[in-house]
Amino acid sequence: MTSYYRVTPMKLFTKIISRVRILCWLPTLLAGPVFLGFSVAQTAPSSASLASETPAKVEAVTDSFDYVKRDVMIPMRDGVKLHTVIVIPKGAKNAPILLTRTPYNASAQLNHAQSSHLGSILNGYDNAVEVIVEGGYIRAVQDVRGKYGSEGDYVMTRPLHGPLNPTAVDHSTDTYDTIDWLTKNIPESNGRVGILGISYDGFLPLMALVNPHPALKVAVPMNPMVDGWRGDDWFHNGAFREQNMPYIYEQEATRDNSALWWTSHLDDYDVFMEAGSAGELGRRHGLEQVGFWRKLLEHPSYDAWWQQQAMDKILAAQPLKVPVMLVDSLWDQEDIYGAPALYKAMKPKDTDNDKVFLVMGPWHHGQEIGDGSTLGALKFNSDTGLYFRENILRPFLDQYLKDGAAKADVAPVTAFETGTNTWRRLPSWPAGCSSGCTIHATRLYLGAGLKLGFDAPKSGDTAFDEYVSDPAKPVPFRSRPIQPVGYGEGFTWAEWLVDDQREASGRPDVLAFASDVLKAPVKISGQPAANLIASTSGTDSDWVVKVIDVYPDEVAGQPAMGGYQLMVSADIFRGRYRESLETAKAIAPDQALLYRFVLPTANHVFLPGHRIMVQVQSSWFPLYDRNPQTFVPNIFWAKPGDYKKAVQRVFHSPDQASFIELPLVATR
Ligand code: PG9
Repeated sequence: MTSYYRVTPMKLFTKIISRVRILCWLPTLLAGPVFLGFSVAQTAPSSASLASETPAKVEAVTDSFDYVKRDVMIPMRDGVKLHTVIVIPKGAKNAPILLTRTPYNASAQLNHAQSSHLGSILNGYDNAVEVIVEGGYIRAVQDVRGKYGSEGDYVMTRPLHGPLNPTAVDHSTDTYDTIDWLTKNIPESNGRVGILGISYDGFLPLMALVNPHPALKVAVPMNPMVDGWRGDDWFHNGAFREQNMPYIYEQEATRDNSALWWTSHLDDYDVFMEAGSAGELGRRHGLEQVGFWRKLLEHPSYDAWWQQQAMDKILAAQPLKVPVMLVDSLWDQEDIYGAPALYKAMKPKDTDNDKVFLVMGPWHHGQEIGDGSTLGALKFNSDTGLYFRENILRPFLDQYLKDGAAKADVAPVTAFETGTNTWRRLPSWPAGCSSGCTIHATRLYLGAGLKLGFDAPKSGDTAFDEYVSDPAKPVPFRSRPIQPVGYGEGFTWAEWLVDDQREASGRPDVLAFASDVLKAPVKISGQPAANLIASTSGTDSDWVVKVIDVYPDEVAGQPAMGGYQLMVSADIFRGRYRESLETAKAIAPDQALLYRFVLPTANHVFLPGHRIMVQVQSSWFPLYDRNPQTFVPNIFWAKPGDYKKAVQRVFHSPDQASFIELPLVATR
């Protein structure tokens, strides 16, 4: 069909406009080359110039600031200089120094905001801001050897001089030399130094306690890295925390952490499943270029390399010269082992009960210097972080660092009692109360019908429960899609220990034993111990045990907590280390064997109306690498064919009774 093109007034107007436009460009198009040529001719080199507007060196004008900031390079005994940022309240006299040493960029820690006010430039990490600012402290933050602005070579948590470090320098000597310099070069100071920090920055104060400088008057290691194989950042009882691989790459690949890990999936479950083994994922990322990864690959077991750098072992052998406050988070998703282990190692030397202090709060890793009012779905009815900083940390520091400061009214142990949301002042740890109570190791038995109770199993009951553990479908350690380890806006990594465990309890590869509804409170103070009698049809296996507080089906005032399953103590054990943590051994298949391992510290009351639950499973993925469930020399290099399903049995008969040994608190 022919279509006739009709010219309408609008079409006519548009046509005219388009032609006019072309005509307007005509002169430029014709003269362009001329202009260009002219303009080209005009740009021939000439003496004319246009002064730069950037000064040769800009000088910050800080007259209005309430602090003075100094960037210095402090020489160590081997000549290496360490970059240190010093912030002094303007007009300070006779002020004590609070030192933090860090592998995480000192400048960034004191540059949180461009402000003329000291409090504003101190960012959250390590900086108990109220304490430092209101306390009038001088703040010194130093890049450790080999990182950011400091010179020298970097070694992850550099071991002490000795079998693992033949050089004459380590964090002990670097701290000594730093304190010596600070006290001689800051005229505003009173010559007294405290050292504090969180995590890796909490490990560094521990190093300062070895051959401490005489000006070091107090140390506050918070959530410290203490034993990377037993229960802190790298392994838990031999199971590898593979989600920390990006950290290893970024922390060691460059001095300034500018080389970044990449990912291929939104869901970390897929990232680690696709690669198969942790070793293969590392290979795909070139991780073997960095020394610490190579060392991890060489030391999958708890051998001398790990034992010789365990800080609780090291400090158990050191004289107690400096008062220490160990700060522990009861839901520390990263270093839940460290502080309680240090307390056990150091306290016996504190014969006057006035040198080793312990604080345990209802916190995630490092939350003690932030808002401690809530954690995930949990509410604590007060800001427990602020309470710690103002009522415990500040008076504790002042008494050692400020001339004439009052003795702090701080108990040897200050422990938050979760469940009742109450701070407890205790004479020691573990202690269920200040006086008039005792702690008894009490067996909570797994039983037939997925029951849990204080009565031993009876004959005639079913002897075991079983599940199939399939490495192709490992139990997610939290709901998918699973985030990588991360901090700040949008990341919930810090909360995973308080995630609701309901989803897991509904899986066929998770056994969930539950008590009857409690009619009276049940309090535990200390470390539960898993005593599993279990078998696997494979020749290797992981066992995860979780002690859980099950909330009532409905919780008045907090509907979201109805039926909530809250972990209060949980950990993983790699079965190949059943007989020896140093030497991995294959497991005899289908043999009921004892697996005994201690779980993290709890200070918890299971309230009436609640139930106690114990969950047992054989993977916690991808936080922990999968156990192939067939014995291989080194799980880092397990091959796809090594990963096999296994039938797992947990026994609860009278002569093969599995139980959790609870540190039960009884009032006399
Ligand atoms: N403890 C923290 C950490 C160390 C190593 C790997 C991942 C996390 C920390 O120092 O922040």
